[in-house]
Amino acid sequence: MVLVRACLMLVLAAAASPAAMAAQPAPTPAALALFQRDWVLMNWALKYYDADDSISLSPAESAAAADAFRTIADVDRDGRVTPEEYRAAREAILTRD
Ligand SMILES: [Ca+2]
Repeated sequence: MVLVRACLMLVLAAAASPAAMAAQPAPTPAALALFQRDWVLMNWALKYYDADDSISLSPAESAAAADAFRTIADVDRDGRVTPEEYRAAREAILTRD
């Protein structure tokens, strides 16, 4: 059991090593990362902003969806989406769409 855990630690350490990171493609744009973090937002973005129906978001589609989400979520129009605004918008999307 201890050995298995040690092996898992090694695998995780290897996955996080700079060499492994260097093999990754270009960094994910912030807009796309927003949707990759949250399946509710991803489903919503794909439903309304996957313009070419590729079942993935291009940088432009991600940016459009992120702008739309910001408009929905930033109810006090201060230019920022607080955690509370994020949760409320997510909940609205989840129940409405
Ligand atoms: Ca706000």
